[in-house]
Amino acid sequence: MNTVDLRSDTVTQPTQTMRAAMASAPVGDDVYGEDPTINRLQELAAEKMGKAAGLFVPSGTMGNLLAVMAHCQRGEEVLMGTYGHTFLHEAGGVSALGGVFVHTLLNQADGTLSLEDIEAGVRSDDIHEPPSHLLVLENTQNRCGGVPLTREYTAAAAEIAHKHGLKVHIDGARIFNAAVALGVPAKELVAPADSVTFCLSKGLCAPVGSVLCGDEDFIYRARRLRKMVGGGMRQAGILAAAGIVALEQMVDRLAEDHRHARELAEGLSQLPGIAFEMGLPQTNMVFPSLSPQTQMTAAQVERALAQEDIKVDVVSERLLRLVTHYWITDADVHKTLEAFIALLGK
Ligand code: TLP
Repeated sequence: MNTVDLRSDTVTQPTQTMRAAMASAPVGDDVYGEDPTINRLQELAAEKMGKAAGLFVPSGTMGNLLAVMAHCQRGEEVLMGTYGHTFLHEAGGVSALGGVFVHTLLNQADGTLSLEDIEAGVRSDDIHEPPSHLLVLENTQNRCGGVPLTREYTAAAAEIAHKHGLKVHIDGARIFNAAVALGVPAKELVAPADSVTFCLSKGLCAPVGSVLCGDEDFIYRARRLRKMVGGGMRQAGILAAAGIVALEQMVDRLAEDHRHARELAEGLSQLPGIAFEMGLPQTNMVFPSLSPQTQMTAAQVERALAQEDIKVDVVSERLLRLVTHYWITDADVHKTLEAFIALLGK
């Protein structure tokens, strides 16, 4: 039976074109800077992000960690959202490994951090307080519904940060989903930021990898930090080759994943037991919540769907997440809606 895996876009497998590119990629020792395929990917990524340089890293988590460590010294502070991936899901690495203090600001329903909170969150020059040095934004904001942040918002947030001498990093794991949804080039969305991490291994289907982009000095520091945490990868051009295909061929088609997400959400919103408290999806994430009169919890729904070979993600007791991607077809969307109807009634 065909499994419909909606847990995440991280489950995507490489395409045939990627596998062919990987098999024939020229490689070299990247710790010496001699892997031609990695060098090409880094240049392409930097160009797409409108930054001077790029650094290939094994994961989005490492990209964000290196960014925080390259921007901040130990004892300095980073401002980020309570729903930020770096706060929720990166094992506290920025504090454990970077010695950087995390100051959380509440994410608004639209995924933003309020400009007032950013302004008020920056510490004063007082020896009792850790110096604020960095603001991290996430685009798309995963846990707030996969919502895209506009260039106007990012520019306004960055203006406040820069006015106070803070740097700005964007966790752009899904920046191309934001770009496609908003119809704005990714480089414009990240232009106000000093650095950005984006992922090749999610909706873009590459098997492994992210790229951290910023100015030459920043990337030089990040390269040393990558070595420190064991991320210098030698002949990893074999992975970067898939990343090049991801950037060249897999971006525009993200619109199809967004269409599938909307179809799923529109179908689910017709069911009596389901509400969309975060609104309908703008990108590839669908967050249905089960209303209190529904007898089933999210975990029970997940288990029942698994019997039909449909995999979804449990976020909390009454909240599920379904993520669309390249390997989800029209038929999979239909099958998933039918399975929900069978479970919860129409
Ligand atoms: N997100 C994963 C899980 O870790 C939750 C997912 O399934 O959504 N930033 C953002 C916004 C992310 O969503 C993720 C992965 C990362 C960073 C980390 O990327 P990786 O998994 O490559 O370390």
